[in-house]
Amino acid sequence: MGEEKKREWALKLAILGDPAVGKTSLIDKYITDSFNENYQPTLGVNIVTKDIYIEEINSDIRLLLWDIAGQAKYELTRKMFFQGCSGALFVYDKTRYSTYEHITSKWLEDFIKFSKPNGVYILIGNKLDLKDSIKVSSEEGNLLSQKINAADFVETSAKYGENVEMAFKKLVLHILNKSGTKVKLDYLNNNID
Ligand code: G3D
Ligand code: MG
Repeated sequence: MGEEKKREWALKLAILGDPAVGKTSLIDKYITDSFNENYQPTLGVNIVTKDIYIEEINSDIRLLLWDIAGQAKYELTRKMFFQGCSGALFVYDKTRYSTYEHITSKWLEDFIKFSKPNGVYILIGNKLDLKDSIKVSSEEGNLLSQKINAADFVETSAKYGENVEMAFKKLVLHILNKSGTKVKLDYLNNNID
């Protein structure tokens, strides 16, 4: 058999969750491996791209990461935000219980309403490093993940980069799996980071 031709994909991913849960920090960490101590609330929609290569399926993948902020603008741009979206990361802050509750009451509801059916999403509990202020336990995270049928649940620290790359990669692999591109599930457990 000859060499299989390299394939190219583009995936649009939405990063969703309440203000200040760490959406922009997660993206920054994933893209540049940096962490910005100065919090600047994003205005409107921010689109960041990252190109990755997945050896196992010999594919170049361009990720388009859509990040939102200002609530008013979000309501206006919601349709555009979800159009053609392949997947989402739902992020809550482990130190604020309300951000965990809003995953189902707000963010998941919007995703289901406005994105294409059978969208793939993962759940992220961020700020894992703030050990003394944790309000949402890992068990509660797991329970929610099962309840909402998330493809995966990952706890991260955007500040220290813990599990950040793994979270994005898991989402991509789950999307490819669901779209019929065979990616061994072991790959999710063993070959990450
Ligand atoms: P958002 O894009 O969801 O609105 P940001 O959130 O990424 O702007 O982050 C909001 C605040 O949380 C920022 O703090 C940021 O530094 C902090 N933050 C994000 N992720 C983590 C994390 O994993 N651990 C810790 N300790 N802090 C995090 P400030 O204080 O600058 O407002
Ligand atoms: Mg932001």
